[in-house]
Amino acid sequence: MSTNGKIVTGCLAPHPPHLVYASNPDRNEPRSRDAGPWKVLLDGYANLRRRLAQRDFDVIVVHTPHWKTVVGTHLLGVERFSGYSVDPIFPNLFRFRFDLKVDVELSRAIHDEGQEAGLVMKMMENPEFRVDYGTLTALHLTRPAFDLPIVCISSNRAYFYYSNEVGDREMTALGQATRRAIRRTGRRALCLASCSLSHRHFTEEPAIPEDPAFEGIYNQNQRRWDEHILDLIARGETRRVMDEMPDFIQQTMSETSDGSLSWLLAAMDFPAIPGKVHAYGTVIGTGNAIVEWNLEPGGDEDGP
Ligand code: 2X7
Ligand code: FE2
Repeated sequence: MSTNGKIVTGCLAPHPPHLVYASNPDRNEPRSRDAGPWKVLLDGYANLRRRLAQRDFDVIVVHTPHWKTVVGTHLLGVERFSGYSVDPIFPNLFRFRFDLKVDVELSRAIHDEGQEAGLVMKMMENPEFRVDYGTLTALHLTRPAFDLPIVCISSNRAYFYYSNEVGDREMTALGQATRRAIRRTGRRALCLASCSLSHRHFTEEPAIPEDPAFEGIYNQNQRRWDEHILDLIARGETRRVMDEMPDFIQQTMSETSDGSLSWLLAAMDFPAIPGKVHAYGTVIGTGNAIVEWNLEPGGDEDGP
């Protein structure tokens, strides 16, 4: 078995279904008038896709907040899933047909490495399982062709049942297990943390979701926190991001409390290189940033 696999790129890839809705792909049923107030995020994703297209990957590994597992961490364990995924909160925006392949060998390797590290792990082997919108949205926005096999990792409840500190400890172990499994299976992986940053949001919806008059900053405190976290990321201070994660979660109700970003930072072994921030913007008031860590040699120095 090869032992030279690696994470080629890691991304913070938030999943507001609004971004899929706003780009009107055939796979999604609802139609939007235009990109509305989310153009800055859609342009950021377009730039990210352009750069990712220049690199070779064998697999995309996604950690998602919207597959919430009560006992332990689960991984998709069937070769292929297809179906129709409806966002339970925004069925008016996201009704999406999907058909994707799973890299079951890598899923199982992460499962085994996690178990060996003392985590509760489980393979999800129901072929009728409906893949969640957090996974599908992040995949669609980073690589709409759905031509690479994926690994999908659920979010366990450690942050909620215990504390933010316990959650981060588990995600550190899970990220390290993911890293070891990628290395041992010889994969060139793109890893996606599918989550928003600050997460207070509006409680009323406009009649027209893409109405720009409706979108905006909901709370200056959470915006300041997002800017601070992005500043640390741009300076390559990923360990400090992790150190401040519990306070960030507590003060902004951040969706990072589902573990995706902590998992990604640990999987990448806390790179001390600048993360490339492609865009920051709000969706129903939540803070969303598209960030790329190019881990290829010299990747931190490449252009726009
Ligand atoms: O799941 C989400 C999200 N994380 C952010 C914004 C809007 C909707 O759904
Ligand atoms: Fe979400």
